[in-house]
Amino acid sequence: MRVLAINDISCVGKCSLTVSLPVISACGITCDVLPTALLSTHTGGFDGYTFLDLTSEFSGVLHHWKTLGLKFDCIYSGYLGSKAQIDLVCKIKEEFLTEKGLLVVDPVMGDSGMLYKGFDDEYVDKMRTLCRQADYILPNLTEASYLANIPYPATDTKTLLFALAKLCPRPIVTGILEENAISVCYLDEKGEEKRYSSQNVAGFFHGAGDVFSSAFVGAIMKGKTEEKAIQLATDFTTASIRRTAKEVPDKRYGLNFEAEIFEFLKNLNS
Ligand code: PXL
Repeated sequence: MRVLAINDISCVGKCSLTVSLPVISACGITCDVLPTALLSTHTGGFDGYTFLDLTSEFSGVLHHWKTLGLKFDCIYSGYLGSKAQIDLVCKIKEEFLTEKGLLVVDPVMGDSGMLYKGFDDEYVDKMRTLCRQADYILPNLTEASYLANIPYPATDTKTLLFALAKLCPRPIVTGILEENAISVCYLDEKGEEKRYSSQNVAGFFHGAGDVFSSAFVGAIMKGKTEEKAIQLATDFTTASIRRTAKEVPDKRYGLNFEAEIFEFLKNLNS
C-alpha cells in the first residue's frame, strides 16, 4: 500500500508534508512524497519566508519513477505552488494511480475567507479542474465557498455541498463554525447532508487542515468507511487543537499533533 503525498515542505511551522509524512506513516502506510516547493516557513503569519518552486524537478522525478514501474494506491494533493503544478497532478493521476486507486484533493488555497498569498481567481478555476478528477475533495469553508462560487461564508451548507458535488461526488467541507461547535459536513450515500461536530476552541490553528486531511487519508487507506474516517480525523484534529491551545504559545508553529498520535492510532485500530 503506497500513498503519494504531493505537497510543499515548509521547513518550520508544521503543515503539508511535515504533517502528512508522520501521520500517514504512523497509520502503517508507505508515504512517498513529491515536494511542490521548499519554504523556510509556511506563508501564514511569518514575514520574509523563502520559497523555492520545485516544478522543474517534476519531469526528472516522474521519468525515474516510470523506469521503476511505480504505481500508487492513493494520490493525495495539497498545497500546489502554481497552475502548472495542478496540470501536472492531473497527469500524475493518469500515469501513476492504480486502477482502483483514490485521488484525494485538499484544495489548499485559503482560510478565514481569504486566499493565501500568491493565489487568485484563475488559480481557483484551475483547482476546479483538479477537483473534477478527484474521488474526495477536502476543502475548508473558505476553499469550498471559492470553489462553489458562493460568497464566504456559505451558510447554507446543503446548497454548498450540492454545488461542490458537481465537481466531485464526495465533497467533505471542514471548519464550519456554529455557536460553540465546529463541524465537518459531507453527503451520505443517499445524497443527504451529514455533519460531525466537536466543541470549538477559539483562535486560529495553523496546519489543522493538514492534520485532518492526512488522518483522513490514513484512515480511508486502512479500509475505514468515509464516515468513520471523518470521525477519526476530526477527533484527532480536535484533540490536537485542544492540547495546542494550552501548550503552544505561538500558534504559527502548528499543532502538537505528535502528542495525540497514539490515541488516534488506538482509535484507528480498534
Ligand atoms: O496548511 C496550509 C498551508 C500549506 N502550505 C503552505 C502554506 C499553508 C498555509 O498558510 O502557507 C506553504
